[in-house]
Amino acid sequence: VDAYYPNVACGKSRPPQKQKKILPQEAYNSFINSLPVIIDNGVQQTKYLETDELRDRMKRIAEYYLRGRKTIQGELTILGHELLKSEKIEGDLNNQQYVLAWCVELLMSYILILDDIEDGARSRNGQPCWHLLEDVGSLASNDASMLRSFIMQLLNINFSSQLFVDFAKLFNEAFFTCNVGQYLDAITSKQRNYKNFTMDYYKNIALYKYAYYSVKFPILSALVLSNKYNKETCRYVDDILTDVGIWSQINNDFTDYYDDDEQTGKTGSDIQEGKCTWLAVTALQRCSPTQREEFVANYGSWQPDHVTRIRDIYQQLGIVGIYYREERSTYDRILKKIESLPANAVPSADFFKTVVETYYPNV
Ligand code: DMA
Ligand code: MG
Ligand code: MG
Ligand code: MG
Repeated sequence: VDAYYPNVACGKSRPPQKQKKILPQEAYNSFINSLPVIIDNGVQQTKYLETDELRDRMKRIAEYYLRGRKTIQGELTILGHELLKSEKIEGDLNNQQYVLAWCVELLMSYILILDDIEDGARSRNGQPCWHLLEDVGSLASNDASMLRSFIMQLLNINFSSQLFVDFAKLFNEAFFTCNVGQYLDAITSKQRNYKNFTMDYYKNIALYKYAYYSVKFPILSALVLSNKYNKETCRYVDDILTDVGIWSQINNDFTDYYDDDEQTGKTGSDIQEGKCTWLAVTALQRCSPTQREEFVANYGSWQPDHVTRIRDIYQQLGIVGIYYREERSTYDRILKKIESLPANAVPSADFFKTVVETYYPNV
């Protein structure tokens, strides 16, 4: 199992984020240990994967981006299901929650393979990006498609027809919202029209490209598996977790600003790619006319001195301090919302608190 998940530290100079345990150790171990069997079963039961070569390729695609990654979304799926289900979870149902949790994780891998191509990224989780591997290259988008199909296959072979239909709808919502978000992300950086770099516009991109699949979707999946997916539960998830999801993308942007070491985690490329990030929008809100001119002249370039110039502007504006103040105030606001949930809310206020604490480990 260790060979599957070498513990790769992320970030060179960003102060380390604390890690909160989501699952008890034993449950975590069972979850991690369930992966090889689930994937093996999946490839064995897929008739198109008819040679060892095809089966090996499929397994490699499925496992590569799980290495060195924290499995937050998968663990939250399991925790959510454990808390939502009234009877004790054993046998088949236990296996089903692991399958679902790994499908949630694999959906993220699928998205990240494509994201790394789109962002000109070089590394992820301390390894070269999938598309940069020698036997991948231009096959990367087909590999990603195969992974997407494999996720649907895992859902199909492990769940009843009704649950499969429900999951197919939910997973497609995650794929689709993210695709729309990735389009908005790409077109905004291509156009480089800084009038669009407003906080509202930024939050809309973050909502689509990240908040749904990465924060709301694991919890919604747990609701479906527990047969508690309905208008009311979805409304609570929306009300509480939309802001958490947007914050999580802000956190991701903040990490990109620090991460510049190829050996650890991922290499940042937001400044180089001219992305509409929280840092860029915040800087443009606060800079002087001279700083703005400099920003416009240097942003979105791979030339190292241009990148350094942008980092200087961020530093002059005290972006790190602004980030930590924002973290505190959004956390407080979200917690207030949770405390005003009705006592019998499903999911419960306590569960939402656990989710929020996972995404705000330092507060
Ligand atoms: C996050 O965008 C959203 C998706 C859909 C991956 P990103 O490119 O900032 O993510 P990362 O920093 O992990 O590459
Ligand atoms: Mg990216
Ligand atoms: Mg991206
Ligand atoms: Mg990023």
